[in-house]
Amino acid sequence: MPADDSTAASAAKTVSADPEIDRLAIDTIRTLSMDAVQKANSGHPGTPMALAPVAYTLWTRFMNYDPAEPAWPNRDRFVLSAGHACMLLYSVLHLAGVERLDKDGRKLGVPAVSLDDIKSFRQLDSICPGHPEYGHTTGVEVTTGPLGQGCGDSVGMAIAERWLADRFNTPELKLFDYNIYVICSDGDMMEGVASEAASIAGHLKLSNLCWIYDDNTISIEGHTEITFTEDVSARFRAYGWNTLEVPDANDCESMARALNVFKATNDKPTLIVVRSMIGYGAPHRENTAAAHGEALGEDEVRLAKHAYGWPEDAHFLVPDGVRGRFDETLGARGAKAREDWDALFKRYAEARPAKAEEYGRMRAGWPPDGWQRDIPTFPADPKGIASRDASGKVLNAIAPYWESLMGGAADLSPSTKTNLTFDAAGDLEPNNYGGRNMHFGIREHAMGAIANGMAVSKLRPYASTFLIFSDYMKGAMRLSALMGVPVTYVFTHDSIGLGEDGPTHQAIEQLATLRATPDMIVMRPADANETAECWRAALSQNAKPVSMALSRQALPTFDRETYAPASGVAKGGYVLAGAGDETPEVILIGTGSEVSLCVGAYEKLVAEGVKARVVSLPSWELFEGQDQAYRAEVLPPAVTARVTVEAAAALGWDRYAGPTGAIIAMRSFGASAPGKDVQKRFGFTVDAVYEAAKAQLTRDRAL
Ligand SMILES: Cc1ncc(C[n+]2csc(CCOP(=O)(O)OP(=O)(O)O)c2C)c(N)n1
Ligand SMILES: [Mg+2]
Repeated sequence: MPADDSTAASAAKTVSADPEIDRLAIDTIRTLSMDAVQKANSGHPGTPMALAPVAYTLWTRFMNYDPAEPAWPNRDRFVLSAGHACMLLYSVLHLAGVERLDKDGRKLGVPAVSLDDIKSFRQLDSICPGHPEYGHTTGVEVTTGPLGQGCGDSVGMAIAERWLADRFNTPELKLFDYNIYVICSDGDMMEGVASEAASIAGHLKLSNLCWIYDDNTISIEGHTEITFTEDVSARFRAYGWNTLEVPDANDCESMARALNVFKATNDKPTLIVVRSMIGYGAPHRENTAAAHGEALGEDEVRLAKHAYGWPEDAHFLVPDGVRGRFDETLGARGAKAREDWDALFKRYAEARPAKAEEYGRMRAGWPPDGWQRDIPTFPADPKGIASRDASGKVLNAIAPYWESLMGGAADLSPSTKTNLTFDAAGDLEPNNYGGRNMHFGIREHAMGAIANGMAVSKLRPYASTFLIFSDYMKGAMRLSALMGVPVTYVFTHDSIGLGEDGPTHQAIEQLATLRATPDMIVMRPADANETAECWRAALSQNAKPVSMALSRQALPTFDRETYAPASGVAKGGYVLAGAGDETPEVILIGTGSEVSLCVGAYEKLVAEGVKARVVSLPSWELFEGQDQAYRAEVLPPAVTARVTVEAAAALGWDRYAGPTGAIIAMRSFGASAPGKDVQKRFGFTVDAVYEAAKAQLTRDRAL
């Protein structure tokens, strides 16, 4: 549908009174972006130059956002999925006068982005890094740069708004009614994660979501006719989106009409396809790939400024009246909206104190009171249960107390046991946005990104699939870690122990990959009680994502009268058996399903009079966080006879095995057969662990 729809035209509001100041403000965004990239001699000038009018129109005429209170919960969200164009965002944050907040949301009394910050674009410790980073620059709602991720995140943000509205709004007191605006590029449109996300957004009829697609037909290798010739609008219509066109990015009225159509649409998400000219105004660079990712050069910068009617020798110039223009539009509108909301929240707190308190805790990132009270303890049982089953029970014991703990699987919840089974849980669907069981469909990558978007919106999401398919959402998982958001990834079928599905489904290198990711906490519990403790530890912090690796097959539930309590999980690793005061002769170290093999070998060794020890090491990251004294107590450095056992890649285990220890690990892909047979084939048996321990002892005694 073209954007000049007549109802939209009549709905258009606040048409600018002074086109001259509008033009100056738009050119300020352009020139700040050019100057910053030129000074850094690095960055992406072309797209900010092209999209300055789009961003200006959106922020000054539509965004419901108070620059003085950038964490106001009902603010509209702006996501720059085309993160390379970040100077566009930094320029707007500067001109809008957005205030800087610290990590706890307190105002610091300085701008989020000062002119000096812009001048240090892409330099060490700058508040303006090469791509927008959540938690680093106030006003950046999510980290973007890996194309497609911002699009995916935005769907999670839109789901979160709908969920919050369903849970907290009353007919008279509407706390939440914000929109999510995204600027995305050809690259975003080409990435699968955005397609997955768009598909589920259409299914969920997320009418609070507006993607503005910069259809400039240019990407790094040149014109998109070499790669990207589909009809994007038709594709999105097939997804169930409303699609609009703005034929010229410089036509602010056309853009405003399209945005008004978006606002008037309440049954589907909106895609606005904007035709723009990359590098607009730079005579030798505009409409070329060269405008994408390098400084224009001093001469070309001057020529572009000349084309805008800008003083050619001025750098980082913000003409009089430009900041004022943002103040009188965005600032005035946002302040009023936020003040009205504060008053609304006061009334809400009087009418619904319990709900207000619940939201207050969510907003602060605090768990609800008493969430741990029903976490079960599992009785000793040599047959035991799979850790995925234990996880399902634990999750269902916590979730009734923790409303915003919600999520689901990529079409695998019957296997991953993540379904919330109590009556009040409900399914999140277009007719029930308050549901807590989410059905992501077979869209792992978008699932991760959606979880990120939910987490930055203060929900407490979990996302689940088989461990092997963590590969499919690794891009989003990496950003969970980089952003420091507490998404819980629940991975089941965590090893060759899954059996018959064979090597395509058997995780090998995934644990090493996840452990190699900074700020990702990986947990692989050994039995049902460790699983409960893993959930307790995972949800007791709110600054990092957690990946849980859980078994498909049953694992014995250790007798905690005989062995140490599972509370040791909180420290990442603990002595499960053979603590004593004596220094052990040999240490068996395992995770997850392999810990019971260590215990079996331990029993044999002890029966022979060997002073053996079993260390369960469910989380390397938590263990590494303990002080040296504790780590040395668990793994005395003097004891070099060691065996590590994990049915996964060996990479990294030498850290615990030491230079002479034995590492029982997977050195190939697995095989399709019953789980026990596969485990035996690859050496994951009590006997193999026992033999390795004996060999270690023989060597040590011979020394
Ligand atoms: C997942 C991912 N792959 C590759 C890149 C590197 N990259 C950055 S921008 C870009 C494409 C540029 O074209 P487009 O998205 O149309 O942006 P424009 O130059 O038009 O702003 C690429 C390949 C990336 N940032 N993310
Ligand atoms: Mg492009």
